Amino acid sequence: MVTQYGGLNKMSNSGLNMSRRIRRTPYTEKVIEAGVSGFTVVNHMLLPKSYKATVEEDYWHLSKNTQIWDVSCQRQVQIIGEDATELIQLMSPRSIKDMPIGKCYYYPMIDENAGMINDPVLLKLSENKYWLSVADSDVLLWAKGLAVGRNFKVDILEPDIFPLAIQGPKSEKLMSSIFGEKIKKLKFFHFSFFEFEGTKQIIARSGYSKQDGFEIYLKGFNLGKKLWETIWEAGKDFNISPGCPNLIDRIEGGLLSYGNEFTLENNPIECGFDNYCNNLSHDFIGKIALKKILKNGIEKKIKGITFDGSPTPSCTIPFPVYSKNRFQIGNITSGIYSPFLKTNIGLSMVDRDYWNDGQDVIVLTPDNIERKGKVCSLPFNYS
Ligand code: THG
Repeated sequence: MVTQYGGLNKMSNSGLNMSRRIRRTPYTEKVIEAGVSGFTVVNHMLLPKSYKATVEEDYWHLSKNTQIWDVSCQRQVQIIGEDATELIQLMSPRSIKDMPIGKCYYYPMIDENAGMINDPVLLKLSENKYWLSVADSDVLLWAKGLAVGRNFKVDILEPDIFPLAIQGPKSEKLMSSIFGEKIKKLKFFHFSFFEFEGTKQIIARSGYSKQDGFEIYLKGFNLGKKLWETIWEAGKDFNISPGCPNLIDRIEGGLLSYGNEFTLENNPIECGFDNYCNNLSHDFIGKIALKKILKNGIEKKIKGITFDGSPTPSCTIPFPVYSKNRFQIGNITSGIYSPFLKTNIGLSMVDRDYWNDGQDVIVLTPDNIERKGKVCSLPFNYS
């Protein structure tokens, strides 16, 4: 029965009590129809976590076909106005001086202690209009606080935008069958405008996976169902399936997740974002703290760890990582069995004395098994 919660009561066995605070997306109804078997919540909004297939089946499917992902929880924080560029720049060590319109930047945001606020994708829509496509923290409030405090002439709001990702090697063919040949010209981390149902829509070549793919920043909640159905129909020729960010693909690719691999407690150098911190000529919050960190060095940084034995239980609580002499030197915050590498893999902040590639470590998994592990560089699949 479809209730005011649009059938979400079917999800009651997930243990998640649905309420208005946990926002639905324009695709939620279609996601349920497609057989979603669990959700998580990101930015106060539903994110499908699994469908009928296992993570491993989904992983192989994603590596060969195309999938449709409801990633509306990648909320946009829109900053518009005469001081928009100044405010955006103030929030990150990455310089946007040469950023062209139509480009996406991976954009670490830090606080006054150089602690990570978020790691959004930044889109430049015009000289004074930007979107921050945020991970799971309340960037809107941080930005509004700064704007009020500094008397900036900007408007900051969450626009009526609901990203839908099309991921996997067959995505280009699927997308060009709907949006035309022009989509093939889109380069990685660039966006352009495409027509849908008489509206202009932004599509970027990007996505939270290491496969080729696109993100449609759908404008208009009311168009969601139509967009899903259009892609689903055309996708039948390309073996489309419903999906979601795939944990195996993400960990293999070394894509970090805010709140899991890193938090406000971590600085961007620990997160491996050094490349975005090498031109510090502009003014930004946390500059003094970051310069000090760069001068003094860091105590830990994000690394890959391979560890042996049977496929690991799921990583809902971090797995402690020990040195041979039983010092805890890290915590695996995301881990899973990789069917491609045929070993368990995990992401961990690792203490300085132990972070060299090839370092032997011990990983304790929740089944109480001590597993032999080795530290390696990220991403896994290229090391
Ligand atoms: N897409 C969009 N918004 C997002 C995400 C996304 N917001 C939340 C979250 N994901 C932010 N985190 C990431 C992490 C990695 C990447 C994108 C967003 C990513 N990184 C590439 C890589 O590491 O290979 C490229 C980075 C670069 O070229 O600078 O794609 O997925 N819209």
